[in-house]
Amino acid sequence: MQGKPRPSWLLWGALGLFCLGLVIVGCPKKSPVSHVSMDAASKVYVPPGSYDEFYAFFSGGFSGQVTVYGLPSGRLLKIIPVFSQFPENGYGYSEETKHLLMTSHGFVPWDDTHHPEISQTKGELDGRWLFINANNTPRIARVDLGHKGAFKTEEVLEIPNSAGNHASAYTTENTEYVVADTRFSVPIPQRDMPIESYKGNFKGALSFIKVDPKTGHMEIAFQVLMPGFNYDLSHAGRGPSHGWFFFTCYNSEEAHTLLEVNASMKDKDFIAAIDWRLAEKYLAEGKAKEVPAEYFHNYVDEIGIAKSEKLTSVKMLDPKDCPGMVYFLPTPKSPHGVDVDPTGEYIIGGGKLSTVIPVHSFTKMKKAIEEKAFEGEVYGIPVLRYEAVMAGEVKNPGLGPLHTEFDGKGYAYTSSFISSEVVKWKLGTWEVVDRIPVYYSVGHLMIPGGDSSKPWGKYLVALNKITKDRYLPTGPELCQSAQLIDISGEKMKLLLDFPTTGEPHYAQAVPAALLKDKSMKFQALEDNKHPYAIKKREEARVKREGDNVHVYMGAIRSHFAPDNIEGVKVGDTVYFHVTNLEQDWDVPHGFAILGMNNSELLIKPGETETIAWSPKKPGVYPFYCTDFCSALHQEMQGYVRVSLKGANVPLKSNIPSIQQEGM
Ligand code: K7E
Ligand code: CUA
Repeated sequence: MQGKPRPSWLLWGALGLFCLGLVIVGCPKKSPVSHVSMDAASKVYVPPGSYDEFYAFFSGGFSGQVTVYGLPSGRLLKIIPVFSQFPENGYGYSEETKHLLMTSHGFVPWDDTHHPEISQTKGELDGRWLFINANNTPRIARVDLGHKGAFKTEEVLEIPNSAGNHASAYTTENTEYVVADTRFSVPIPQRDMPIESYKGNFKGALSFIKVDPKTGHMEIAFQVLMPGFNYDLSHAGRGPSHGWFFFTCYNSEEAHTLLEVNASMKDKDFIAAIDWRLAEKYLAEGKAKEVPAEYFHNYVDEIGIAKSEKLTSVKMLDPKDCPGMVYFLPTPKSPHGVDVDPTGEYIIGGGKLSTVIPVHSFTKMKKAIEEKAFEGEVYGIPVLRYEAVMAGEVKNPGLGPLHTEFDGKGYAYTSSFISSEVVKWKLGTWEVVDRIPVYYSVGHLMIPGGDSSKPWGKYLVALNKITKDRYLPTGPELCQSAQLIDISGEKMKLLLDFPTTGEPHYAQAVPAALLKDKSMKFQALEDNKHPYAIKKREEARVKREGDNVHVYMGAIRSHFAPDNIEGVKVGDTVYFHVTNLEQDWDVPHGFAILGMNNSELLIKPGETETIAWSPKKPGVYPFYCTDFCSALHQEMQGYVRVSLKGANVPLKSNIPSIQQEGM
């Protein structure tokens, strides 16, 4: 934090501890000490009670979630469940949220997230929503950030004709579209066919998803049917290149086995450039084919309950019917990332097996298209000549360049996986001006706003794949690791290591001021339109509908209403609809009952959430509040009496009141 007094003992203490650490454990192979800023401790120190400068949203990788960190402290602020069930708050278990995880393959309680992307207005991160991909069962989720201030998943759209939804969920400069690709080409439509017939028969679909500017609602506008390559990453053009989308692809060899060899034969693969405004025109002219495809669209409705809709077709544009819509830019060699600089002129490929970083020029690309500077075509798609589109090559970029971001001051920063470093270079001259080792094997890197037209070029976060000896060892499975680097000066300076949850493929960050005052404190009870909500404890009741028992339950410090329920039978399903009647910030109540095959609920003030329970044996089952909410939290409990099917016990519940007996 700036402008706060910085106790110098802290700095010396940290340095002392660090040196002591070196004495005890011995010197690591590559000593990081020369790259650690002398004033690192004070630069990441956020005094108790103070806020961080940035919100950072990290992909949870194979955890399926999004994590929220404060920068520069590296403090974990929240886990937002997205594609995986989250027993900590009932996400994906409760009746209100479980439909978000419905797919054409049934209920899918897990996925692998890679790329969080914050919505943009005029090329700048606007903080309304965060989009993120599910890689395994292709989906895109929309998380509300500053639109309602909820920090909650509100929508999940499945992507048909796709497999390994990786180049996702990147957005255009006004969030007109978010896109999805297919890492694995597959038969389209999916059907039973020999794997050997891959070449020429398997296809890749690139999806353009329209985002409603008012509500954020997503809808697949069209897909582009591409050759059977592996599509890897993407970025939208901006400024002069707005209207174009760039996708890297590898395996232009179209191998279907041992890709590590068979897909690394050619010197160059491609960046596919798609003119999406021309695609829109072709769509309007009816050039798209309606292709049958089964997929789910899940969203939280106006009353706060997730619904699933099954959709049955998409519009597909075939480049051979749509001249001028797609071009290939030759790019060495099996490129991974593709990044567009803040001005929109330069398109940078991350050729992971390449010895240079190729930079394409948008101006040259347009000219090459005009002059038909083609070196051939692939499946009818023109391939532009490499020399005709090249702006330059960054020499000596480190081994295994993957991803590039920008500081808005004319510099680019590229992650080099194999040589474990971040390399800083100058746009226009392509010269490397600085490099810093990272620990270890960096994948993405992130500068707040660093993939937009307005970077806040103060910090860079390296998102590392390998942790090894960076923290106290915790057995064979270690956390993943991020590193915070100061990029405000000429030389990069390492400030901080901090562990992450799952694999932090990519992250995005915005200044705290963009979101902190929009964060919701609680829902007003009068706005709660849940059909099973109660507005005051006196409305608490139970109701039987066949074998279903609905409990209209209220929770308020420090009791449940009702807290005694009788007449539930074995074979019943009991729905506890719990309304948190509090109207105050940060007073959630929890709910759990003995033996439930489900998660707890964590109900925020003013909200209603529902958990289903099917008791299997007669008995008396206690339930309790799982969140320590008050001095009398331990008293916040109740009982459900369960009788055998057919027992003559009428269904009833109480509204708790003070018992006078024994007095
Ligand atoms: Cu980890 Cu973007 Cu999936 Cu590169 S991706 S590293
Ligand atoms: Cu409510 Cu503890």
